[in-house]
Amino acid sequence: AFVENLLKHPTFLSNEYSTTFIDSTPDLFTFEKRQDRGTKVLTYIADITVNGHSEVEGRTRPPADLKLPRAPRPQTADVADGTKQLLDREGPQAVADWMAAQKRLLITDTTMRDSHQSLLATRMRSIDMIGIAPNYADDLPGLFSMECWGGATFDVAYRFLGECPWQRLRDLRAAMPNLLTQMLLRGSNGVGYTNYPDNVVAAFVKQAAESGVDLFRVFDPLNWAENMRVSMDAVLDSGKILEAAICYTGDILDPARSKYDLKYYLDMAKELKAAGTHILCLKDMGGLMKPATASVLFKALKEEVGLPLHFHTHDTAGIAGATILAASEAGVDAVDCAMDALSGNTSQATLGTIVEALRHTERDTGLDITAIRKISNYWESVRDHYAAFESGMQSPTSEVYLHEMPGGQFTNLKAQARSMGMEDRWHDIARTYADVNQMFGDVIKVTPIAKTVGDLALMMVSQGLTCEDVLNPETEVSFPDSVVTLMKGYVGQAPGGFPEAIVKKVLKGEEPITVRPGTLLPPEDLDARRAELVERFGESMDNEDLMGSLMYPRVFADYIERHAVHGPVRTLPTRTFFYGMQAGEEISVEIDPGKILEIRLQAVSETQPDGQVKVFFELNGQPRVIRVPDRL
Ligand code: 3PY
Ligand code: ZN
Repeated sequence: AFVENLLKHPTFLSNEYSTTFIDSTPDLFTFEKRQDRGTKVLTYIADITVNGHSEVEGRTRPPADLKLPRAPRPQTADVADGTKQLLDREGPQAVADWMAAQKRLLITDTTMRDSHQSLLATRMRSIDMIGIAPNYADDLPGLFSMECWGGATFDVAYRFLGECPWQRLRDLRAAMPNLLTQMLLRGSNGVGYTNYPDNVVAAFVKQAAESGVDLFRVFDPLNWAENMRVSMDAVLDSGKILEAAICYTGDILDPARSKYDLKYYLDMAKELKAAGTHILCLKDMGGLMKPATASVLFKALKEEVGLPLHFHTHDTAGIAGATILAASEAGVDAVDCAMDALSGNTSQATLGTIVEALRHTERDTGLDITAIRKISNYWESVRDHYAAFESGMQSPTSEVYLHEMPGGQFTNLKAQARSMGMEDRWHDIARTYADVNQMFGDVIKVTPIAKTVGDLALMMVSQGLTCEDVLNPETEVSFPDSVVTLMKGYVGQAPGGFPEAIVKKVLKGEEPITVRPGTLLPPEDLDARRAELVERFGESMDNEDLMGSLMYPRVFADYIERHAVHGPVRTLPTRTFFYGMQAGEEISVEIDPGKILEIRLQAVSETQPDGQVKVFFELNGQPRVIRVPDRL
């Protein structure tokens, strides 16, 4: 196949895939002498039209006549100043002071990050976000912030969407000049699943701030403030807003879960305050906080810590709205919601509903419900295009209080179970997940540890093992790598350590590390890495690329190689990206600002004796034929 040939071609592997390469290696480019971006994009469309996209294979397909999402015209013509101007003019502390002084409940919109991470396997493409971003800027200038970057979106953009996450950030930043952009940073794990050297974490934060992040929500999966310090200091140095997060788990009202009691949260809050955070976040990634807990916890935090408070929760159990209202009563300053059409279940609470619930009260958000409805209608039409990534979750579930899975993992683990043929064992998996949590000493279930708990739970259910079997010194167990990494202490130190029984069994007598993992990782030679990238992929490699490559070396290299072949696929409509085109269909693709390709698919030939299919296009009125191999 063409793409595989190209990727394996020796010249390509040495990365001299410039125009000269294309001209001097005509064996690969049978259809065109030069690969301009238009041809690359046509080749991609032809390939997907003929062979399909592996990501959506066997999944629900949106109706063929589904209309492309179209943003409504913004209600207001100009862009009123918002929180972004406050940050730029007066700095991060001024934003925090302003936040604490507001009577209204402030709202963060998570639709562009956590909501699709939790509902649609993080697969939302930039074009669908950028399309509606100006409406936010024009019609909802009173929003506190837009969570639109970080978490799993960074890796998924490169890995599955063929997009540069940095470009997404820059585009959204430009389209919403009055709103704070917010990201989720996994502390020393950056936007990855493993601890990185300190200088990589610091350089990543610096670049993210330069490329457009205004507010950094930083967490550590073990709630170990020590392991958040490098990233927190980097945010403080950048002049942007630091929002240090405490991950919430357990139930402070349950005497049986005394490990995570009120004092635990207050102590950590004070530690984060001492570290200099501007805002404190309570990050309830599982949606476990109940209304009664919120009343006690937020009141205590307000009284004893005195930082502005930002509450993040998920609606998995169906109660996020009630918990948010209780938090609001107790004095929380800001909360996270998702636009109606992408809210509920494992996502955030429903933004329009919270706005309405508080209308004509002391904490009225002041947000325009008509604008919210229009924006939500847009998201509704976007969501229809991602039917392949829906989880099938039909209703909220109180089972989340048993397993405590984070919203972002729940649907992923279900998909993993499905792919292993264990979908009908879901409730066993949920119970085993809870058992593994106890075996690990009651840990916080959040990236990357939630995945570790899930890996072991899946393995145990598939092999019919109980915790007793796993801990039994007589039973030979081959643990997933993630479990070994965790028990070695490479993710960080658990308060009080992990239980001896599981550490002994997993490490077979080897001693875990007892220091911060970052202290054992030598600093990365950033200049040398950059030079290697330039050598390999050309002069265009910049610091954003370097950061992508340091977070995900293989994923980044694959992305660059695919991009060289496919061109700017991020500019294609989502329907075309996943399903190709139908005969007679026309699309407009803006590959650069103002540079538009009008593409019409005329016909697709039968497979030729040489195994190729001819796909007939019109590109800006000119006929073009693209040949692609039939791989089906
Ligand atoms: C992430 O780390 O991506 C999360 O959403 C954690 O809750
Ligand atoms: Zn979340």
